[in-house]
Amino acid sequence: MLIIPTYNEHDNIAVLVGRIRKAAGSEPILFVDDNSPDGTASEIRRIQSADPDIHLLARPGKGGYGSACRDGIKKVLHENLADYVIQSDADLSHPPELLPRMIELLKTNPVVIGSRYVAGGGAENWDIRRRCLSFGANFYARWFTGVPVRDMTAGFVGYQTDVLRKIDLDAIRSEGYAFLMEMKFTLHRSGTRFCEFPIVFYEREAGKSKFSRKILYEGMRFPLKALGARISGA
Ligand SMILES: Nc1nc2c(ncn2[C@@H]2O[C@H](COP(=O)(O)OP(=O)(O)OP(=O)(O)O)[C@@H](O)[C@H]2O)c(=O)[nH]1
Ligand SMILES: [Mg+2]
Repeated sequence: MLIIPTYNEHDNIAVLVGRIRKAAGSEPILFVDDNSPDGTASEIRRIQSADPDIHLLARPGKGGYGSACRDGIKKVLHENLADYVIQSDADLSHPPELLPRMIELLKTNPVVIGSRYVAGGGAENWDIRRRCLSFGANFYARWFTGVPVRDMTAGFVGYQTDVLRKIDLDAIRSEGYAFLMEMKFTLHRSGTRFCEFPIVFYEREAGKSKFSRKILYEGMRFPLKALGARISGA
């Protein structure tokens, strides 16, 4: 099952669902929408009326990327909806055409990461500033957290549900992309093995980024917090 958090992604939904259906057939999709002012939820409901494998978790207001992913994952675990979950963004940054490969790898690997920083991976239409920022953030995150993953901020990630049941999701509090590092850090500490495969990441073309200073600061703080936890043995 795919978990896709959405906030103001109205113009991406139809194309996204079309590409997922073409690449991965009737793979169930759980959208987690935070009452997007642009009517994303009505667009999801419109498509849902003709596609029974689309589900919508509608939350009352903007609660953040991290909590949207957590709520989606918790719903799948509590209701036993699937054996694996794959989180992906709605802005077409993560090519749906790679889903069959991700699903295949999830048969033998507990956590599968679509990685920009293994051979064959990369990012399309990123300027030099964005490349340096992402590469620097990853290098710093890997070093401080000690997690053996090349792409620590990857957001196209698949998990077998069994490994998610072993960790305390409520203890994961990050809201922005730090959530992605915190998940990997927590899973690593629970003894989980990771598999990375290359993806080419595409910058969004429609809709607006939700990246903010607050999210950046949280992302800078998390590796330090993780280092503190490693040193103190917490
Ligand atoms: N439900 C929910 N979804 C969110 C929230 N913030 C972001 N998202 C979704 O999470 C995904 C990632 O957000 P983006 O805005 O693409 O953030 P980003 O990828 O760091 O930024 P860009 O690279 O500029 O696109 C998208 O599908 C968003 O719609 C939120 O508060 N609630
Ligand atoms: Mg994005």
